[in-house]
Amino acid sequence: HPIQVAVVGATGLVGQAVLDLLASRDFPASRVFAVDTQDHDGETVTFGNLELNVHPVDEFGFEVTPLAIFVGGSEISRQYVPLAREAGATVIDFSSAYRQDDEVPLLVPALNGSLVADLPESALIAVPNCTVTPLAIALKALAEHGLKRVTVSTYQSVSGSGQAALEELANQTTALFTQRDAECEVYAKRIAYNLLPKIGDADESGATEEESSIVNELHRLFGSDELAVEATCVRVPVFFGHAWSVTVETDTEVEASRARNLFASLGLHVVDQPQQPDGYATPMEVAGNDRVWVSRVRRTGKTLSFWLTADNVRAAAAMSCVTVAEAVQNAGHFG
Ligand code: 11C
Repeated sequence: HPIQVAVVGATGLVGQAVLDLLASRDFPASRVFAVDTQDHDGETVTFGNLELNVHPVDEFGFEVTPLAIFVGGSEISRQYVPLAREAGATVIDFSSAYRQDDEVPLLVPALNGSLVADLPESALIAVPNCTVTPLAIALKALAEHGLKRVTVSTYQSVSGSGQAALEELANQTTALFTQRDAECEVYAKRIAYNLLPKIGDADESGATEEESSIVNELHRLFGSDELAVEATCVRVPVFFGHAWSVTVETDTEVEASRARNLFASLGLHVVDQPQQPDGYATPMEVAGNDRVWVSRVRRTGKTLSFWLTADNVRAAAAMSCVTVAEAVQNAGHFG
């Protein structure tokens, strides 16, 4: 039956995409509340044909919303997820706050969706980083061939850093054309016409937060003993759409044609005509789309290489949250 839903972080890029998907996919919500930090007080966001007032999170009563979707980042999640659960809400959290907590399931419906069958009341579910979910679905498609090792390089658009980064790329680009100085605020170096091989802070080993996120979350999803993971994450001067260059080593050989079928069977959109000059997908085509696209599938012995691309905000982040919400609702969690 329809329930009331809170979207926390509603004014952000992911928040707006979550609202858009809840409306366009007819999620059975009797009412949706847009919630965000105090500094968004007085703002409105769009939900279908409606304009929603943004409620300040510190005053919001989560007892009215059996479901709360948190997409406002780890700080707001650490502070308010416990309060929302105490008030009785089941929480879907898209932040790094709980992804490595053994008590909290890390959920990708296409992979471990059966976990929604026995959730406790006021459950907490973590959703992987947007660099992980598309990759995890592609790996799941190949899992019957025995996953041994995955080596991935990412090409991540600036929308992954939020609204201010979109403006920084646009401003730096025009500044370069008009021979003005380009200011760097979001990123440590100029992103326009450049590539930045560091996303987040580095640990003692030199791995960045984004790289560790891929390693740790894939280990939680597939088992750290089974799957070796190597990741390099790069920020690129693209507005929307992440891409992944992936090489997977499997126990048994996977023909490229078989891999394409396996990918398609898990819902990936296969665009792969190697003999056509434009027979592959790019971030440009996937921006605004809800699916993960796969191209350039090819095999060398027991390794398979391919290219993934997806709208990081819509397909990789917001869809991941909304498909979890749908799975929880369909499992009868809300009665
Ligand atoms: C990016 N994947 O594209 C990052 C943003 O832990 O959810 C997501 C950070 C996170 O920059």
